[in-house]
Formats: sequence, structure tokens, C-alpha cells
Amino acid sequence: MGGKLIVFEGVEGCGKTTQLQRSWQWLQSLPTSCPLSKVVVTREPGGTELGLKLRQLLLQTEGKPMQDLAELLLYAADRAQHVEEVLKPHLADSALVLCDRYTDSTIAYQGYGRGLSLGLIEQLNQIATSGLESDLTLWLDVDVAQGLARAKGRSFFDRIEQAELTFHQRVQLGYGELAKAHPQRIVRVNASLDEVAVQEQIQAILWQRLPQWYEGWES
Ligand code: Z5A
Repeated sequence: MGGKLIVFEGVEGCGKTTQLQRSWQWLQSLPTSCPLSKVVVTREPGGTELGLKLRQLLLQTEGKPMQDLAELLLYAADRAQHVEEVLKPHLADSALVLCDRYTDSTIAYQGYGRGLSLGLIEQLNQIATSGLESDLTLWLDVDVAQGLARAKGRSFFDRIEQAELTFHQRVQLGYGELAKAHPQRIVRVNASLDEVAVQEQIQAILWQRLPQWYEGWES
């Protein structure tokens, strides 16, 4: 496929949504001579119409607790729809796709966080994506307590944010292990700094990758 998939990952409050938007603005502002056909923003869960319904189910706080396996399968269903409806068509159209969370979230949250089988999750990720991996994953690494404090600055807490600190610490450990296992695909960003300093790191990383991806790109 001609396009490239860049994923933003990290624990709650790491600032990935903020940085994804800033990156999108920066990429849009590059001179038109840069050979980017288009830049698309999307997310998981909730990047499609079906996904928005699944997102509501996944993040709701009322009702009986959702079983861990049911949660895993709903994330997989969201991803299967998203890959076919959004990611593959845009990548086939040579777009640069910026995606808020993807397969590593499932490994970190459902695998390391909830303790579900990593082998099972890898199988499900493979089925849901038909093997589509990110070209680059930016792991916004922030201390769990610092991230949660940022997230708490908001007016509501969703179901997962109410979970205990140790859960988020296991998720964080998961991201660390993933980064060690995939050093070329996953690049760590120090997300404990202010928004501008975090964006500067991301632009430096993209500035290195873009010429490797797009012929005729001059950095
Ligand atoms: N999940 C899962 O379990 N398994 C899966 O497979 C997938 C997802 C795909 C929803 O994801 C949930 O889905 C998530 C994991 C689970 N768990 N929860 N809850 P989400 O990405 O939609 O929600 P989120 O993780 O809570 O992300 P968020 O709310 O969008 O937060 P964020 O992207 O990390 O941060 P932000 O919105 O950019 O910033 C948060 C606040 O911090 C905001 O007030 C900013 O102004 C502030 N901020 C941002 N950057 C900074 C810096 N650098 N300094 C200070 N303050 C900052």
C-alpha cells in the first residue's frame, strides 16, 4: 500500500490526542511541494459508525461489569471494521494516516493490564487487521500518576479511568516491553514535558522518517 500508518499510543493522560492534532496541523502546514497526498486522522475505538457504538458500550460505567473476554472481543470487532472501512482504503490512496491507538493498546490494556493471554491477543490482532501493522508507533511515555492527574483535570471519568493505579502501571509496563521488542516500529517520546517540547520530539522523529517513506522528500 502506498500510504503510511502512524499510531499514537500511551497510558491515560499521556497527551496522545493533543499531540496527534498538533502533528496533523504541522503536517498540513508543510509546503505543498512535499509529496504527501493527504493526511487523515482517525482513532480506535470509534473510528467508524459501528465503532462509535462499540466505543459507547466499551466506555460506559453503568450496568454489570463487562467480562474481560467480552471487552477484548469488542475491541477486536471495532478494529476489524476500522481496518477495512478506514485504514486500508486511505492507505491504498497513499494517505498518511494518524491513528489514536491501535493493536499495541490491546496488548498493553487487555494483555498486561487485564492479564489476558498475550498469544490469544496476538492472534486476534492478526485476524482483525489481516496483518496490517503500523509503520511507526509513537509511544508517549509519561509517569502513570502524572498522566492520571492530567486526565483527572477533566469533568468526567470513564470506566477504565476509574480502575486502580496498579492496573495502569501494568499497562505502562506493557508499553515498555513492546518498545523493547519492536525498537524499529515503536519510538519512545518523553511525554512528561510541556506540549510544545513533546511536539518538537515528534516532529524530529517524523522529519527523519518522511524522507525514507516518500521519494523526493527533502529534509
Ligand atoms: N483501549 C483498550 O483498552 N484496548 C484497546 O485495544 C484500545 C483502547 C484501542 C479509550 O481510549 C480507552 O480505550 C482507553 C484505553 C482503551 N482507556 N481509557 N480510559 P482513548 O484513547 O479514547 O482515551 P484515553 O486513553 O483516556 O485518552 P484521552 O482521554 O484522549 O487522553 P490522551 O490522549 O492521553 O491525552 P489528551 O486528551 O491529549 O490530554 C489529556 C489532558 O492532558 C488534557 O487536558 C490536555 O490538555 C492535557 N495535556 C496534554 N498534553 C500535556 C502536556 N504535555 N503537559 C500537560 N498537560 C497536557
